[in-house]
Amino acid sequence: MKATTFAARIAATAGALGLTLLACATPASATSHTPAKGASTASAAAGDICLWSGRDYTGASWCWNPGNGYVDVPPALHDNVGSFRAQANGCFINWIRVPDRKETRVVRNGDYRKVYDNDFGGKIDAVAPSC
Ligand SMILES: [Ca+2]
Repeated sequence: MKATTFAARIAATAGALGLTLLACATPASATSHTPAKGASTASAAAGDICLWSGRDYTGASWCWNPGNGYVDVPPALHDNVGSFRAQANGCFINWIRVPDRKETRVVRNGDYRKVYDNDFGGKIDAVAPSC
């Protein structure tokens, strides 16, 4: 009688362990496909900061989201931002000497510039969540 109870307990414990392992394995595989960092999108979505190579929101465009973290701007926009529109807070970065000397501009949700190439837009190297 006692032996049967003990065996039943072991079986129950093994079953619980199996379920625990299965539960752990599922989230691990779900996180394996992470979204592309700094993925370019044609249209601005709420929560993005979008940059254009031309003035008045024309030319090559690229949108950044705070969730992307620090991202170097694409080659078409490197030192070449003609205009931007921000629907998120962030920071524009111009590297003077990586990694310790940089020039920054704080960007606030709602900021925009129709003409930015004659200002910091001509220097932008990267965008980050904060300066
Ligand atoms: Ca630069």
